[in-house]
Amino acid sequence: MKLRTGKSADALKRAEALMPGGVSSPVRAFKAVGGQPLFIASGSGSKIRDIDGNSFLDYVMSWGPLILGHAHPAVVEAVRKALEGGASFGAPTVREIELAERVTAAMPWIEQLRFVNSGTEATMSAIRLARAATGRPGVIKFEGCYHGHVDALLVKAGSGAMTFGAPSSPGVPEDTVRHTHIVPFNDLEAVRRTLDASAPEIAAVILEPVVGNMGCIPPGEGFLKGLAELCERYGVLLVLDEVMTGFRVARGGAAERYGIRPDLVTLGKVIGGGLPVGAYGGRRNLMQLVSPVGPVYQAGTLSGNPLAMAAGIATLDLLSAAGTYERLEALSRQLEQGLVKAAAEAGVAVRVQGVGSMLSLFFTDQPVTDCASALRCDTARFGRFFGGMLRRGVYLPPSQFEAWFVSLAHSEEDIARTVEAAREALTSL
Ligand code: KE4
Repeated sequence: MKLRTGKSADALKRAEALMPGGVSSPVRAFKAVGGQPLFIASGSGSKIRDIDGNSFLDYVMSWGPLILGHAHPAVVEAVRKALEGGASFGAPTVREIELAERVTAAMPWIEQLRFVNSGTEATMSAIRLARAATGRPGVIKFEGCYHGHVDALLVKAGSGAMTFGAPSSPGVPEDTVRHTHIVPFNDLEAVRRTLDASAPEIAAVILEPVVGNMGCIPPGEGFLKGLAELCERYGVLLVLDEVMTGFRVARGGAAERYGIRPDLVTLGKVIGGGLPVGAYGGRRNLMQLVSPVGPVYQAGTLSGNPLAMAAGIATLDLLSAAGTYERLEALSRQLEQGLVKAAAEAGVAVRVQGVGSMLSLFFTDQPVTDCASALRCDTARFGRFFGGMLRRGVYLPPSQFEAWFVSLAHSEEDIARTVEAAREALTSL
């Protein structure tokens, strides 16, 4: 199918004159897959439409927030109602209480939380809090994990940073990352060695408990439990970055799915239902250090704003319906199994890895367990596959190092159509 892209091409020219790459976030620019980004006009359910009128089955879903699908009527109505009462007051509102109640009910290890406006703000604040609580500067992060563009964590980071080969961005002073220790994902021994050598200066370990930003990499058997035990033994805080996995891989996120009790958790995406939101929270004695109760300063003009809270409340309420996560699992396994079958029929070596309703198709014949194995994937082949899927009406994340997201709006027919498109695209790679 030949896409009409004239209007997107014109829009890109105007956008590039005003914004770097014509985008508001790098990974949207299609640099990793070639071609030019499409300018999206609207979304509904599992589909999006671009400004040239092309329609696509969407698996980006705004990079995770839209677990209900695009423009869910209940979310639209909740935001409309909130907006009619005023978009923001810079003062406490009941909606913040109502969303916080829903989050802490699903994740009781979050005894208190603070809303912010992005996942980046959430991880930045959680790290500051961990450092303040322990009086230590060091942080252990995993190569290829992405926690937003926080200076101290923009070291060997995943997602767009990995896509563009700038995992450690310029502009971050050496001094800022001096205390950031990098270890391979799924490598408990490397964590133990680092703690052995440096525990007295380590405040926390932060990780994506299920990685989405190298493509989807599940934790190895016993990895998370082993990591929690190491943190306990060496007296460092465990920070689970559940910005992507929270309310995605289970209602209580990866902590529920794998039975982990973190000291701090960061959230975003789903809890805002598509509006800008993030949150960090955890043990009460830690959160009581946060201003205005404690000395750890963190603030935000639009934090907890009524629109994002309304969207989050509507989303979490709809996610609490019986059978929700079973349905997401069933649709996602149908997609995974279909992709594996399609690749086998096309004679193309791929690995399909998924947890809950996030998954990735890797162009490799080996398991993808860490950054090194992810980087061995054939990214050029992924780029050709991406183009083939786009021409067949399926919009995938435009990078090998991203996760696909299935929503409750995706149907069995959508999945079957996606598998058929993949069969054709893989055959004609
Ligand atoms: P934001 O600042 O983009 O809201 O969240 C940062 C973040 C933190 N932690 C995890 C685990 C994340 O996945 C993210 C952001 N995810 C990317 C997708 N890989 C956002 C897409 C983008 O950067 O445009």
